[in-house]
Amino acid sequence: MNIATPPQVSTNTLRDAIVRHLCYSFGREPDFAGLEDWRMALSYAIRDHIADSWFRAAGTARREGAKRVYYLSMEFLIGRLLEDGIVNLGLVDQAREALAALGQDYDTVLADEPDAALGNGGLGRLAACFLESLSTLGCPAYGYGIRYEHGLFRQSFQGGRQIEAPETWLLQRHAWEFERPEALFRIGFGGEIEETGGKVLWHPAEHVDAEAYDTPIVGWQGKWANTLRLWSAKASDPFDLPAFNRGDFAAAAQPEALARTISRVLYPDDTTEQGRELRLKQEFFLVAAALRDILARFDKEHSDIRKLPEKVAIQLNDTHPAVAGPELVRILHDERSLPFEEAMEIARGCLSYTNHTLLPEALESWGEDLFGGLLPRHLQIADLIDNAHYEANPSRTQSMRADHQVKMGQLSFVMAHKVNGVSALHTELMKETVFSELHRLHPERIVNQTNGVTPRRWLLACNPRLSGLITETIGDGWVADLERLRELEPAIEDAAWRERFDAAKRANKVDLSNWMAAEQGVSVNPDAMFDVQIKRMHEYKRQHLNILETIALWQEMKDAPNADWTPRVVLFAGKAAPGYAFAKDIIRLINDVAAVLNADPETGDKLQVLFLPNYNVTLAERLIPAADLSEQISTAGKEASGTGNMKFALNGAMTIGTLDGANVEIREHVGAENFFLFGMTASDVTERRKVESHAAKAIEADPRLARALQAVRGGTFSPDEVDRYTHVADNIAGADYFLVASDFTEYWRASREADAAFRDPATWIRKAALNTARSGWFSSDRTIRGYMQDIWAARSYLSD
Ligand code: GPU
Repeated sequence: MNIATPPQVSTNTLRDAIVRHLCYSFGREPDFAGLEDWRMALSYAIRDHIADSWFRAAGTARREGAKRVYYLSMEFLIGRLLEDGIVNLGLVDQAREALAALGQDYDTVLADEPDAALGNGGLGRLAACFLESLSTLGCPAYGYGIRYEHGLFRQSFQGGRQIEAPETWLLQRHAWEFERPEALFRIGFGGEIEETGGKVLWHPAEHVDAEAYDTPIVGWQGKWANTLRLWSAKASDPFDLPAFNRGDFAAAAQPEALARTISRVLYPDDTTEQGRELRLKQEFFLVAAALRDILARFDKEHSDIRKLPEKVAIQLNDTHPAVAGPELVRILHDERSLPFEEAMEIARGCLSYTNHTLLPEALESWGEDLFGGLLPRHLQIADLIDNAHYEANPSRTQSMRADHQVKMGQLSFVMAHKVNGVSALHTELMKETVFSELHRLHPERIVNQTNGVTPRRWLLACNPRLSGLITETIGDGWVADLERLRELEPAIEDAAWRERFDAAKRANKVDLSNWMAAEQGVSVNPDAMFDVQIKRMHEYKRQHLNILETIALWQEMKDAPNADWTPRVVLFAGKAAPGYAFAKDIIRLINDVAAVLNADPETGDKLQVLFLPNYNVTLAERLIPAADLSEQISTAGKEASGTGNMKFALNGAMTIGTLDGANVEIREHVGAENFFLFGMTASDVTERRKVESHAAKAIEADPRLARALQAVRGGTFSPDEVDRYTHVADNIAGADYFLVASDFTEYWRASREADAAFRDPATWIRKAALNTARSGWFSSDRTIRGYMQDIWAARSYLSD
């Protein structure tokens, strides 16, 4: 199957298309157009070309009766899409010139696009990278999610404290979605089960409609485009007229309110489960709509439902869509009359499950009353699945139906033909812990697929200086074949080339400094080491270890202000779940520390701390290319993979990190000598926790740690409220579950090694460049190829 590349588009053609859309799609003459009009007109002009690839791809998949991959995810953290489209279509120069000819600045127009934050963090961003790679690889696929009215909250600081405001991406005009009023499914909740003549019927008590909105996601060079289909909840009966006529206006409005609530807001929790009914409703809403859509497409192309696993691969992005197991069995058995065992086999043939965390508090589990109240038939089916599965095995220590709960991890495992972890270490730990018993029963089921990131967004687009240098050096083949970055290695031995690599990094740092000066009113020294920790706020990620070490460094600098210190700018960004008090306290502590350190005339030019508000994909694209040091310092065994760690290494930052998640594999690829390793391993962690008073012992052994903690406890950073951080100090000195104290000494040692290395630019640049050259394996193209082969049995429809 030969898929043509899209025709070359000239600057003039693109300019004319922009003007045409401005006039005839938006009813604006160029002289009266505002920034948003220009952004929308350019987006539509680009979208036309994306749509052409999209139609071609859909046509090919239909004609070939292709197996489709369906990626079910409660989160898609897609960020801005305009630059992605322009870059993947190879239209950067044309777009820049066309806008210039129209008197508009390309970067300004691109920056007008809202950042669509329909996700919390790594899991949602991974889903977005996967969609782009699926398109780049020409694998027919759909992402299914929810079209939240409000994405992740907007974060600001007041007196150093996190303030949350609703995010309103849909208030600005959004260029990318196509409403599909014809793709509408009625989704039921609650109600009764009726058993008649050996048949089981579910009569839901309430209904809501799911309406589809499609966003095309184009791959590299526009050869293929897949669909992100997001469901929006609408009232089935928007208005209860009899209630209204009775004068019960509240009741009359209820269907509308209930319906809209379901797709109103993204749950802002990350790896902790709020256990709320609405969340389960959202999950079922997504799953039920997606499955109906999948089966409708299958029925159009095929007649034998037994062929479903040959034509349909459904990936569950963590357990959030796990109710797909019972729902698919219900459809096949109750509605399509297949025997129960066969329904289960077919469902399992289609389904596979990715686990993204081992944190016990994040493993979804629903009380059976809640679950059965909302999904009465699914509760029965969960029991049937559990019984069928355990018939041969009397031990049920890891059963999905213990303690009056429905455990979604176990359910997903049992209903999936493959279960995967997201890094080598995480996958091994899965086998040893949460799924040890199930793994013994099904030793073939667990496989690893180490995460990856799309090189189009995370190098080519976000770091034009470095990607330009790379292309000049080795050609542009690396964009679709990232392991070819290895071809840079000979150039890295050339001092003149290294200087150019360094110049690109330095220019990125100057850009970031200028932006921070303009946006935050803080000026930093671009020659300092840019030391960056950006990710969700969580105790296991240990932002508090980082700030403690920074405090200790400050104290030491004050002891010897004239010593030869390596200047550092310590940058943080990340959101805390609104209900996660400790994480919010760490944000405030970092802001308080920043205020004291940045105002200290003795150290202010050597050590600066900044917490940038409202971390999102766009801010990551700005920070990562400018980073020297990447902080990946989680308690070993806790970070399933990490993906930010990959983006930093790819952009030529050195990692300081523990042997956790994908850090292990990053270190193997870039070389141990190009990675600042410290801290306990996952098994050390388990052992250390058994040591009585481990934190107190660590503090006693390290006077630096003791002094830094004392400053936190004694109000050095909160003079107006001396005991503001007593509980933080108590936590670190007491239970210290995440072993901040026990890893501090090693972390300090590794940080000073980084300082020393940074003082020797020739060596540092070489190491940084080797990080870029050796990070090619972390492309999400490699990850998706792994899923296609090992899990989905799916193929590409591109011929190259
Ligand atoms: N992750 Br579970 C999330 O971002 N949200 C979640 O709800 C869950 C996991 C992250 C992991 O913490 C991170 O280690 C991993 O790299 C990422 O998923 C993608 O696999």
